Amino acid sequence: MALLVKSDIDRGREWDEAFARAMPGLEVRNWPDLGRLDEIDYAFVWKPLPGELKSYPNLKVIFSMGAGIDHLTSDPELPKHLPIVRLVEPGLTEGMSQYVVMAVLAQHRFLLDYAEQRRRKAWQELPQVAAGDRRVGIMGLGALGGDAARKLLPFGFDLAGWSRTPKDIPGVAGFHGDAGLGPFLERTDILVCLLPLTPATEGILCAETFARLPRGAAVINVARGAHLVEKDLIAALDSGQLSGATLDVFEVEPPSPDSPIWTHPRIAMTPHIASMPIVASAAQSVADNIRRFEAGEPLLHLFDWEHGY
Ligand code: OXD
Repeated sequence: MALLVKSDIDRGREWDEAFARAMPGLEVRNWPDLGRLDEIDYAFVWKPLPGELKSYPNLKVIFSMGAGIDHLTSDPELPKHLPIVRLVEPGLTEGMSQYVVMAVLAQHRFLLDYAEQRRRKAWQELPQVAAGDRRVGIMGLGALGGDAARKLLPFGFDLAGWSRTPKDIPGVAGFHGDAGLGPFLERTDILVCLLPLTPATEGILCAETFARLPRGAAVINVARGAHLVEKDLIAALDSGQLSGATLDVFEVEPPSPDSPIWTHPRIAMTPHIASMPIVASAAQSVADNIRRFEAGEPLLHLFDWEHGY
């Protein structure tokens, strides 16, 4: 049984070793050393080349090496009859929750303001806001959003979540569907986007959404660049409707050198690093799912074409 592994960063023999532990007997073929294409049963990939996946005639399952699957579904030649599995693994979830907690705390404690003061060599204390008076709202309460919400709970924020269907997380006020969006936004000072990218969520972080947030709210986007209309964000920051943004993902990655994102004083940015799979736990999760598939059991975290995630 052979598994193709294609990652965007060179992890040397790390994947081989992790899969040897998680599933002895599984042969790992590291892209581009593929050997015979008809021997590949499974693919665990990040950003495969367009048309690539259709060239493995005996492929049974495509495993995404990321929580998102848009890097797969954007391939017009994707073999759509094959099951696609989203990566849900403890290392990826933990990394994302760390990033969200860091970004929420940074907005809550005015780190952008203090960075600006520092550039001016100014020394000015800003009032501290009690966590219970800060309304944090998470869009998307799947594996990542749900965990981030639970990790934020101990800080005492006034927490809410918005999702397509109702979700019950103790301590997190639940809003859902189109009807829930307005009331959710109106009560949110720090908005975190962890939605899957679907036709319904593309461009959701736009002028209309920002206008429904309380004046001076902050936005954190750790989902996909296509969720955010960057020109609307810049306009909302410049008008003061928004006080700040933390962005890990962008319309174009990296943004073009003349994009105002690079230098805007109210934007903190990182190069799409909010979370990455941890080799050992990701290999374990893929191996467990291959075992299930081989035993005729349903795959976990299967991508659903109808809902788009
Ligand atoms: C992911 C990502 O989808 O890193 O996991 O963007």
